[in-house]
Amino acid sequence: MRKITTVADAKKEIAKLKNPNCAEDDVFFQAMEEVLLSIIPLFKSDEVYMKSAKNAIIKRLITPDRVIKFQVAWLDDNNEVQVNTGYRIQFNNALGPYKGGLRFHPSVNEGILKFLGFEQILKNALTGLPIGGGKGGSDFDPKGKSDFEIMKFCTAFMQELHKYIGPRIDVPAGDIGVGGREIGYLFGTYKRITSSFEGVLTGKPQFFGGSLMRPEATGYGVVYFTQKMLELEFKEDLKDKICTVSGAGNVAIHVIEKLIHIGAIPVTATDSKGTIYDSRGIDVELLKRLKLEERVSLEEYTKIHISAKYIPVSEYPEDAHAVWDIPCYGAFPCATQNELSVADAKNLIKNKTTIVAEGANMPSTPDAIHAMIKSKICLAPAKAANAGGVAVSGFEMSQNASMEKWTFAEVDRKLKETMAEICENVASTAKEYNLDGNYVAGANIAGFKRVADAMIAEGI
Ligand code: NDP
Ligand code: 2IT
Repeated sequence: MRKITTVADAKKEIAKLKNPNCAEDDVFFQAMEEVLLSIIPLFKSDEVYMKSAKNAIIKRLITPDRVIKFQVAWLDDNNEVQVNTGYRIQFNNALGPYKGGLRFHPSVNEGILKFLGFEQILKNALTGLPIGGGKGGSDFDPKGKSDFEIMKFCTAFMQELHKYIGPRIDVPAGDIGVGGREIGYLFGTYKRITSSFEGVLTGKPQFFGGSLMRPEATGYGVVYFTQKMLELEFKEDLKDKICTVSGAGNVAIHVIEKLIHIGAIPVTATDSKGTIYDSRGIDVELLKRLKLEERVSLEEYTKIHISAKYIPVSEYPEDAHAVWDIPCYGAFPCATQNELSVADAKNLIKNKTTIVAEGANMPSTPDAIHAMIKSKICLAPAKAANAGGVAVSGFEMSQNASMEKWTFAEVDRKLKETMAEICENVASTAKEYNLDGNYVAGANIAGFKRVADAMIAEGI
C-alpha cells in the first residue's frame, strides 16, 4: 500500500481492495473509508505515521487476524434439525485479548461482522483499557423462539466457539439479540465443556460473575458522554430538553432511563416495525416490560398509554424515518447501522437539533454524517459515545480475574470517569489536528494512534 496523504489516495487504495461482487462487504468498506479519510491529517503531519506505509499498519489494521466460520446445527421444539452459520472475527489483539459482542440476527454475515469488528478495535482503544477488537454472531433469529430453543442454539454455538476463546485470548459479550439470558446459556456450556469457571464472556448475569451495571452501561455511558460534550462545546446540559431515541432494546432503554434520571424528556422509542411518540415522556418501566420481558411489538405501548402515537414503518417514506422528524434538542440513534439517512439528517437540521449521539454502531450513513457536520450539529460518534458498554465489560474482566465484586456506585463512578476521559481525549485530538469540534475525526485519530503505536512497537 502506498503512502496515503490525500483523500484521493485513500479512495484509490480502498477501491483497489474492494471486491465488486461482494455486496456483503459494503458496510465494512463504509466503516473503513470513514476512518481512513479521517486519519489523513495524521499522515501529513506525523513522521511516525508517515512511515506507517513501511510498517503496513493500514493494511494490517484492515485485515482481520482470523475469520472463524462454522456450522451450528440444533434441534428445534419439533425435534427438527435447524442449521445456522456461526462466526467469530478475531480482528486485532495489539492492545489486549480480542474483545467484542456477539450478534444474533437474520441479517448477520461476514461483512457486517467485519465492520463491527473493525469499529470495535478503535472503540476499545479509546477506552484506554487493555482490550483488542473482535466480533461474532450468527444469522440465527431469536424472534419467536422458545426459551428452550434459545438454550439449544446457544449450546450448539458454544460447542464450536469454545475452541477459539479464553479469558486471555478472546472474550465475547452481547450485542443485538444477545443479552444476559443468552450469555448465561453460552457461559454454562463453556463451563461444562472446559470444566473451567472463568471470565470468558462478559455481560454475565450478576449472580455468577457478571458486573453490576453492565446491562445499563452502554446506554448510561452514551448519556454521560453527551453531557460532557455539551459542557465542553456550549456549557449546556440536557435538563428539560426534548430528546428522541430510536431502538427499544438494551441500549435504547438505558439511554431513555438515564435521560429521565437527569431531567431530560425522551419522547420516542422504535423497533423494526414502528415508532412510539409519547409527548409526555416515555414510560420506561412499561418499555422494559414489553421489550425485555414479554418481547412483544411496541404497538402494545398504546394500549396502556392511549394518547401516545404509534407510527408503523410503512407510513413513512422509504428513505426517511418518523423518529428523526420529531423536533428535539438531542437525537440518540440506538437501533442499528445506517438507520439515519441523509433525508433524516436534513430533517434534524431543519428542526434545529443541537446534538446527535450515536448509541448504535455506525447508525448514520456517510452522507448524513457529512450533512450534520457541515450544519454544525454536534455529532458524538458511536465508537466514542457507546464505548461505555465495552468499558464495563473490561471492568467485569478485572473483577473476574481478581475474584472481586465492585458495587454499583463504584462501577457507575468509573464509567462516568471513563466517558468523560474519552470525550476530552477526542475533543483535544480534534483540536490538535485543526479539526476543532469534529468528534468523528477526533475519535478516529485518537483510536488509530493508540492501536498503531502498539502495532509498531510489537513489530511483525
Ligand atoms: P437489542 O437486541 O437489545 O435491541 C435492538 C433494537 O434495535 C430492537 O429494538 C430492534 O427492534 C431494533 N432493531 C434491530 N435491528 C433493526 C433493524 N434492522 N431495523 C430497525 N430496528 C432494528 O440490541 P442492543 O440494544 O444491544 O444494540 C443496539 C445497537 O447498539 C446495535 O447497533 C449494537 O451493535 C449497538 N451496541 C450495543 C452494545 C451493547 O452493550 N449491547 C454496546 C455498544 C453498541 P426489534 O425488537 O423489532 O428487533
Ligand atoms: O458494540 C459493542 O461495543 C458491544 N456490543 C459490546 C462489546 C463488549 O465486549 O462488551
